[in-house]
Amino acid sequence: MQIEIPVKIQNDLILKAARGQETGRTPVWLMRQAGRILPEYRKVRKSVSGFKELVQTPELACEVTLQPVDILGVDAAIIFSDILVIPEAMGLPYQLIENKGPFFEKTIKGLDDIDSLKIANPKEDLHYVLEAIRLTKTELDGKVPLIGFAGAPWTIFCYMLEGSGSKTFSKARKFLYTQHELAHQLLQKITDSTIAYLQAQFEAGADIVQLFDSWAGVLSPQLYKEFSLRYISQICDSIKNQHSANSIQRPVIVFAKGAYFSLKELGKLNCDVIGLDWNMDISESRKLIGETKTLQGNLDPAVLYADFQTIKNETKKMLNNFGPKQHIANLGHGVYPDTDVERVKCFIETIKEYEF
Ligand code: 1CP
Repeated sequence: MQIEIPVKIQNDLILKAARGQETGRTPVWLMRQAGRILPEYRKVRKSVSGFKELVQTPELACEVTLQPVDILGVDAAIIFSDILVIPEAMGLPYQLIENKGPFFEKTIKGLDDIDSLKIANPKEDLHYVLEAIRLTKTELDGKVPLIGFAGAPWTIFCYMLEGSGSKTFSKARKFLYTQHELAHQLLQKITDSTIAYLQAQFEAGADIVQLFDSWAGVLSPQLYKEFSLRYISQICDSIKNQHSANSIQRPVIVFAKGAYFSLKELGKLNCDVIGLDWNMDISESRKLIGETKTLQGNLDPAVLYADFQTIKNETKKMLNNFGPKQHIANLGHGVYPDTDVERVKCFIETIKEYEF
């Protein structure tokens, strides 16, 4: 058997920052950096029948993953995929309707639906993501780290119940109150699938992973603890157990959008980095989370609609508020698709040139 020797990463600032080490300057990447902001992405997207073909073709997923590294100069690549590959791998296929968003023909209504779901087997059901990761690692050749990701169980649960995006996710929240036990059964199945999936991403070559809890903010603090944090905590513990068993670094970022009410609890997770959105006050968040974790974020993505001087000023203000250590710069949520690429570059350059 051929033993692969891992390629040394040349720019490992994000990994150093995640470990709390000195970085010299603040590293930066953007949530949703691979995608519609880039004309190069839109060109590849036009050449295929739809979003899913792009996600399921490793050569193309690799190509669009690399685009922001080359074009924007970010300090990490994030594998081009979607959080919705997990419901599909468990038995609920999704479609992406042009200009509308995700749509699931089958949704979860009760016990029979939950029983019929399987625990995802990444090597079989998600081989295309793992292949895209392997290919991207080869193509990156150690230039920057590769970020893997998954949705947090609560956010995946939302799509499984609702069948699409929603402003309130009221069907999903109703289920928590009316089908308490079943909700836990489903969340446990999603959690088991996600643990297997993230471990497989690390084995395929991901250097760090992020859990997206995009709809954390629709829950009350009490429900958030019971139905989201409990499962995020299982995922972090399981990855970190593997981490110590294999003595290889497996850093984890948790981004819970809107969970400002749970920052203290988030600070207790067995993870390395906590993502902040732009509603969260930076120094207040640092106090609640404590000193041990690195923070990520958190410029309002709408700042990138402003003139260049405003972008520079707001970015510098953000950098100063976080300070020179234990910070990975990012937006407070995904970059909006109609953002001007030159303004995104201005944000990135301001961070890379900033001296404390
Ligand atoms: O080309 C297109 O028109 C498709 C738009 C698109 C893209 C570019 C979708 C559909 N997904 C993606 C890629 C994607 N999704 C990435 C790529 C890597 C990168 O960040 O560069 C990532 C990390 C995601 C993660 C994702 N998908 C999240 C979590 C992050 C967040 O924004 O909160 C969520 C909630 C989804 C679901 C989803 N997939 C696509 C859309 C439009 C949505 C949101 C639907 C909704 O509003 O409910």
